[in-house]
Amino acid sequence: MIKSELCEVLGIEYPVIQGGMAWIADATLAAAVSNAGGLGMISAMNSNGEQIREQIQKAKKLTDKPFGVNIMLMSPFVREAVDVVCEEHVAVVSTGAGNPSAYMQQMIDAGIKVMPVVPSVALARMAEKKGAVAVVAEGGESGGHVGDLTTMTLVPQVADAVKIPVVAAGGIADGRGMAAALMLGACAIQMGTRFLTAEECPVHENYKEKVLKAKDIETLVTGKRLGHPVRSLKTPFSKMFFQKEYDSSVTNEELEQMGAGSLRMAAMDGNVEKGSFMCGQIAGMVTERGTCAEIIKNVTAEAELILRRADKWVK
Ligand code: TUI
Repeated sequence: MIKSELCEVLGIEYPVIQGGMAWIADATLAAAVSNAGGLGMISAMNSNGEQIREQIQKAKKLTDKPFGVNIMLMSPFVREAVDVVCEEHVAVVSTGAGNPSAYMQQMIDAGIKVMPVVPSVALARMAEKKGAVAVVAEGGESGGHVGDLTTMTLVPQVADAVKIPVVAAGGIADGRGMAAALMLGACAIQMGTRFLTAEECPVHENYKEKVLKAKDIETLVTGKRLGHPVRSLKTPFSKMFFQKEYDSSVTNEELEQMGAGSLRMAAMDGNVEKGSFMCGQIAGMVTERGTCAEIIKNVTAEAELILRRADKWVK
């Protein structure tokens, strides 16, 4: 059994957190992960306050275990989202795609454990200073909005810089990745892509099929020019977007317009023409479905075996 200090802090059995995938991670997925002993996360994404409250209340009915909400800081509803998670006394909040400092004290005062996603040492230090219980160091291997550093380089540097627990994210989908993350100084992992194909994951079947079929070099990063780089599967749409980014006759407004609604179209409608299938670089290794409970058990059991045998390297 793999245990770490973060299990006690969060009240979870396995040090496995489900990424708050935008338009995908709903109450059903979050409750399934929490019921399996990990920490499930609901994505607040672009939902308004009442839609977020509905999902939180649904999750409370589906599980009596702790779960969290991920607040995407580029959302126009951040203010409402923060108010709702405080009113609903959500156990944990993670934040992404921005600096959460303006909202942290309010959430901490409401008894919420705040766990920002950080792409750099500077933001990790800031989060610690502002009272975060942990930070999620997410490398650019991840799907969706990505930072510059890799998981391999970010996790140990963040672990050296802060005293609070570090969660490793980006590029982890099996026990080898989990064991490696622990060796780099993390005390838990967060997985998104691995949960995309979970039975309880509500994403459209076309999305699951694409992830299951994806190979190692089938993602690309678009949106760098717009200041929000996003990793998604290579599709005719994402390749076209990538080309337009390097076309100086296309304005930023036109680019923004082209991308608008594309994640929703992939996640909800399975639109293979116009959808943006956000997904991490580890997709090539995700070839099975399985329940959330199976995923968590397999990953942690494999990590345990590897760690037990790690002394084979020391002569
Ligand atoms: O947030 C994510 N992943 C996401 S958000 C998202 S929704 C979206 N859709 C279209 C365009 C853009 C976003 C899909 N996937 N992961 C966490 C994460 N946070 N990765 C990187 C960061 C991050 C980046 C900069 C966190 C903080 C930050 O701060 C910069 C600053 O202001 O200091």
